[in-house]
Amino acid sequence: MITPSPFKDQKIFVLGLGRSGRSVSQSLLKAGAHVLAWDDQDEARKVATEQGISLANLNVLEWKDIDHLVLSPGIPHRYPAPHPLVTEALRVGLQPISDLEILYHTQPLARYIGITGSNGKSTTTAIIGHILKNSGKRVEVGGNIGIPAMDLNPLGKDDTYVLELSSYQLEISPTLHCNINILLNITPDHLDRHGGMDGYIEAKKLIYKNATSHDILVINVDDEHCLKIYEALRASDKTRLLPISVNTILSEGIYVNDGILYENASPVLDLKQFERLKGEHNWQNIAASYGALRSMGLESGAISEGISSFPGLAHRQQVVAHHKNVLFVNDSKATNAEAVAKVLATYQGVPLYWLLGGRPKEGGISALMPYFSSIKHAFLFGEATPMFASTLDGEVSYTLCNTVKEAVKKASSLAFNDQAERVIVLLAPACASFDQFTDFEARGEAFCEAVREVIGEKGD
Ligand code: UMA
Ligand code: ADP
Repeated sequence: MITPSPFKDQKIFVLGLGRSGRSVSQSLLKAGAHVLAWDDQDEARKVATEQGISLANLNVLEWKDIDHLVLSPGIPHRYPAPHPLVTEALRVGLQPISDLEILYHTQPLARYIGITGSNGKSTTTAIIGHILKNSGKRVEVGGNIGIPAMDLNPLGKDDTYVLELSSYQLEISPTLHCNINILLNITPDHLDRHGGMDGYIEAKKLIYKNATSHDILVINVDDEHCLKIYEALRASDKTRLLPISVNTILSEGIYVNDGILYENASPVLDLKQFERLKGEHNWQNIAASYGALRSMGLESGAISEGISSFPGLAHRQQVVAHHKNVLFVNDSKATNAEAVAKVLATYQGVPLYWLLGGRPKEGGISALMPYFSSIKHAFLFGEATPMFASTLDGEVSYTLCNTVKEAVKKASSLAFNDQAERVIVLLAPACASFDQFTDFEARGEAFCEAVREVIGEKGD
């Protein structure tokens, strides 16, 4: 755990007592700060007090006496409307900050690699962390990937923090300055929190706001919004640029052609060998990781070795079981249409029994129509059911289910009776999970559990 000593004796209001809020409260207490905490949920407040975190008395709170407001990333400070306590803090000029801001302030010597984008962040973060560890480097991996910043260990010069940064976190990390920045892609997501697409793009651009000409931005030029950013930055000397592409031959930078990764036009890696990183989207994640690691001087052989032993991440195209003719794949993290498009493209040509639903995002699944021909049957659950049913009507047959468990049972029974040599039962929800689950991990676990039951029931 980090002990944020610079915050000793300061009065800090921590709003939100989920994973990040509890972690930052504990570490601030350890550093000798005065912590006043709050969460709108009774249960979260109860858990926090049991862990020795003192709650604020909102009736007597004087915002002018507070030195910092540490905000959990899931709590709005601008759109759709600021949390009422944030409004009060802003009134006295207190800008909300994240736990990552505290990490950066406390651990200034280490190298920082920051990864953002709409999709592929966790995979890229995990790949980079794995390769560095595998090469014997001291490295800590955290942030939006699920490990709160203050749970990481202190690092010195030459050591590396690899941080997954969400748009929410970027907006409340004003001084965070990464030496290596990665911008993977920008497609619509979380638009309600950013006042629309323009606001979302601006939030993603914050990844390089403190970058200088000593730093580097690895940027995917296949993406229309990233390409615009790349071209604008090329006309300035703000920061060094390293373009990556999986569909254009680049004279400089990293590109992938026919599954071969090229560095400055020389072939260096055959990506088709990496079974756990299938699909062009994963090649994009590898290209970004490769570029970032080469920019810090790692040898190409060490990178290749690390990718070979990368175990993959749970809930991202995770193969849960292969039973008879059926492959069960958990992609619970495919929470938006773009992520689902990538996974459907990866399995194109194989009959798919597709489980989807939850709390829908703007635009729904209409953008996925080009992939509908591979879908044998869809199984809908959660709040998105009416919206998704109307898109599927007349295009794909579907069954309405109440739960993920019911969807797995019904999908399996059709899939096991399919005459095809291999079919896939795929959870790729295209939705947030919060209508029925605490998070995407809980939804993925529910899928895995249901698969285990179904396979058990089959008796072999
Ligand atoms: N809360 C309030 N009032 C509100 C809203 C929430 O009090 O109006 C409270 C809730 O009752 C809850 C707490 O805030 O107790 C939750 O805070 P949070 O939503 O910020 O969640 P944490 O548990 O702190 O997890 C956060 C990130 N969550 C979000 O950004 C929504 C986690 O990313 C991250 O892994 C974790 O910090 C550690 O850094 C998750 C995520 O869904 C994976 N991220 C989004 C994504 O990837 O799409 C951005
Ligand atoms: P994030 O952390 O940005 O949500 P993940 O690495 O967890 O991204 O991947 C989530 C899902 O998004 C994956 O399971 C896959 O379906 C899809 N995905 C992964 N990488 C990419 C990418 N580079 N571009 C588009 N979709 C991707």
